[in-house]
Amino acid sequence: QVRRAVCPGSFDPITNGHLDIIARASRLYDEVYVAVMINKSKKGLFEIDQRIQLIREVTSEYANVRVESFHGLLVDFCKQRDIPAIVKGLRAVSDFDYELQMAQMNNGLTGVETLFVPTNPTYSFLSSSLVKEVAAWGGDVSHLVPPQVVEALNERLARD
Ligand code: COD
Repeated sequence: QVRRAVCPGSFDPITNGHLDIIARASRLYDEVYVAVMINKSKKGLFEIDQRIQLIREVTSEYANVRVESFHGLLVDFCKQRDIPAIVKGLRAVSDFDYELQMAQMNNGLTGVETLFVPTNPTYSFLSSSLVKEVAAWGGDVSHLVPPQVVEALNERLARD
């Protein structure tokens, strides 16, 4: 029996915090899916294809990680691929309320389980939105995201 899990998110863009959770999940499971969930009402900075491309580049050393996008409910992504577990990082208590609600909703919908991994304290303050804000004002984010993402941010922000 192959043990599968999914790390879902917006990944707009992927940060070192996301990457840490994906790497840790890849050690715990046989196959790890990174699911870039498409939210029509949230435009985002990067196109879905570029988010996927960046995640593929920075996770290429993990042979059991695969990256896909999905338009719909996370539970349906899981059902279609026979994935029984969702792995999420918990940064602080502020994440907990909403994450608990989603975990309980998802479990009620299909029985899928959510497992929480405590964030590496180095990244506990880190979010995609703060990275975008700091980068937009010319701040250095090279210690917060992989080099490919720094490059993509510079290129994308130069267009605005
Ligand atoms: N350190 C560790 N982990 C982190 C860090 C960090 N610094 N930052 C984020 N993470 C982890 C968290 O587990 C987080 O949940 C995940 O990475 C993704 O983060 P983001 O910011 O890219 O993604 P979100 O929070 O926008 O993702 C929300 C989902 C897309 C997972 C959620 O909205 C969803 O499942 N949507 C699909 C539609 C659906 O099923 N809706 C019903 C939900 S009950």
